[in-house]
Amino acid sequence: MMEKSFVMLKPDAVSRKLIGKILSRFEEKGLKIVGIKLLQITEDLAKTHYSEHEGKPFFNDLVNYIISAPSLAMVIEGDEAITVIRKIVGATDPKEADLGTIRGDYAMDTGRNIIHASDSPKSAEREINLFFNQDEIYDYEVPDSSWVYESTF
Ligand code: 3AN
Repeated sequence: MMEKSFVMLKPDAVSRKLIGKILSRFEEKGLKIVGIKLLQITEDLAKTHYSEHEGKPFFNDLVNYIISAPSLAMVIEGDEAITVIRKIVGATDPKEADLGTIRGDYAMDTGRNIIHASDSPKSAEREINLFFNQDEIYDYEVPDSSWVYESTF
């Protein structure tokens, strides 16, 4: 089933100039970027985005990290995109993340784990609506889709 996921390169990924390398992984897999913007997240937006973690010991550090420099927010589309992207991203703790995943290859610390990706259709919908207006998400054809997918969507 075609899905859209919310993916965000956190301030460490942008500041470490890893945007190109990370985006290539999604593009080369066959996923499609349908929304993208660089933004410096406000404290309010960070607290709303991470509201499920409010009250946890790492919450304040997490918010301060997320607002510390620009992030790259994206909507990425593909068949079962939410699950596929979580596999590409790897485990929350980069030391545990498999090599070959983004966190496994580029990060060392849970508090600097460079990327966020939605963990369910419900969070994807919530997060996409939090960061994007409908007119910032594009529906377009890519010429290689019949080479990426056997069936048409
Ligand atoms: P994921 O990003 O893999 O879905 P979540 O949703 O459990 O992981 O956590 C959201 C973010 O909160 C993580 N990406 C990480 O930046 C931060 N975080 C989670 N657990 C910890 C922790 N134990 N210590 C520090 N930061 C944490």
